[in-house]
Amino acid sequence: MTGLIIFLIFLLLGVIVVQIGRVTELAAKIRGEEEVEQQNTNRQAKMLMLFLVVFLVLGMGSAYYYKDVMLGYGPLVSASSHGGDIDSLFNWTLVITGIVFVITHILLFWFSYKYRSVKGRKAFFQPHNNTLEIIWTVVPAVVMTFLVVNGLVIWNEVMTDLGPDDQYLEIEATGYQFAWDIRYPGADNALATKNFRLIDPATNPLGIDWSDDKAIDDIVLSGADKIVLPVDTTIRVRITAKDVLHNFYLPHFRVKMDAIPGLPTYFIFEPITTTKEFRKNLKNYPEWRQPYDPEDPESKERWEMFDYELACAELCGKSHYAMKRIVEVVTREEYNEWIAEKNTKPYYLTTIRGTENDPRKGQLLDVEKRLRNVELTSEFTKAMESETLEDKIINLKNVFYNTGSANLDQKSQSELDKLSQLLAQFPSVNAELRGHTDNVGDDALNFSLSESRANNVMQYLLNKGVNAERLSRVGFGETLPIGENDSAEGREQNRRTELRIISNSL
Ligand SMILES: [Cu+2]
Repeated sequence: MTGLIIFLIFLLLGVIVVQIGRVTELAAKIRGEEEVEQQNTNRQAKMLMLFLVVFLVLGMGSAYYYKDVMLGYGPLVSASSHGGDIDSLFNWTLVITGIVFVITHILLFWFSYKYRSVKGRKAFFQPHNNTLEIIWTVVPAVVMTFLVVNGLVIWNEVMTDLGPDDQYLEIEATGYQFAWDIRYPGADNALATKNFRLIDPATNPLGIDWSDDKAIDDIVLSGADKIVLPVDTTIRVRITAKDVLHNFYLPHFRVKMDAIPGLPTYFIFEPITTTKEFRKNLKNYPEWRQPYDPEDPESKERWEMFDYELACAELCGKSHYAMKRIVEVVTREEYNEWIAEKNTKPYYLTTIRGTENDPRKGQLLDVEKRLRNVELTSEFTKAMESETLEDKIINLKNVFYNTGSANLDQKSQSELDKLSQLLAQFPSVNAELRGHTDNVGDDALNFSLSESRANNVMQYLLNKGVNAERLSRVGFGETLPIGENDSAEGREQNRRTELRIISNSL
């Protein structure tokens, strides 16, 4: 029914237009063609002037009305140290091109009004005018030079690379359809080298060179992790891509760079406003105090839900939007806390360590020793406080012996040194060292092997100055397995040395 009404309306409108045309034609016949044409010309010239006014007022008015949702105006000030310069460059360009835009449009419409066809007036021909040529060549040249030179100065600031003496944090972003892999350098503050030939989708999607020592502590954020950055710190972002062209765009920091397969790019910036500070500033604007979900007036306000974001600014495929990632800028202290937690899970240790691709198989790495020391400390204090026998036993994971002998391997040093420290720190603790073997070989031999191993550990601790009265040792041979003896892993679990905390007379 509605369709029919609309159809009828259009039909009637059509009829009206045709009828007006006929009436005009008839009027022209009555009054004479020329007079009617003059009237039309005058009317059109006035309409053009009206259009000019409406166009300029609406155009500039809407830009002013919506300015607070544009970067660089109102609440969306730049959150990086150089961003203000870029915003001012944009403003200069806007002001200059805006003036030209307004003047040329006024002239365009004014001329069409002023020089409309008038009976008896002849067109004026201007074949050549040097003054005019000079004016409209020199003025744009000067203005363009100003804008380009200004732009270059700012560009050089953003693109100057850092020297070896500069303090900065370098992270790496690798774009692919449809996500970013973000790599942090870890405790050594240096990213390991990469080689595309080493890329293996299952074991090494980034192509990291595992033999590079810098690879040991590198951290790779998982897909859902926020990118956390410390405020007031120079950040260098190394940008690469694996498949097609992407673009690493941080709108709030006014940085944007193509991610090109095979050609690493970079940019440098310094965040100056933490996410919390930025939210606080947004709160001053009424439009940001609206509920985040317009359907639900109880939902949080928009400013509370604000986050900086990383966007891919290259239309790279159908799920292009999914490359959005939250960026959080925090204080130095908060960053240190965050990175310390990440440092306990380096990418190399969690994905490649101990596999056939690991070039350091069989070695005990410094980072592993450090992490183990932290773990051992917490196991030790927990065992001191617990009640049950089972919980009072600590498996000394990093105590190793030479094959088939009771002699301690060099690698055990770190674990045993830490243990002696802990025993010195808690002088009320007495401990029993417990040796175990797997079920391979003769029972009696296993029994004596386990006993001499526990004894060697005890001797090591005594040499480190632990009071002999505090320590005892016992060998259990193969009698207390914790794993299945029919598999290699199970047997490895069973060959172990434990520490049992006996009393804690505090
Ligand atoms: Cu993309």
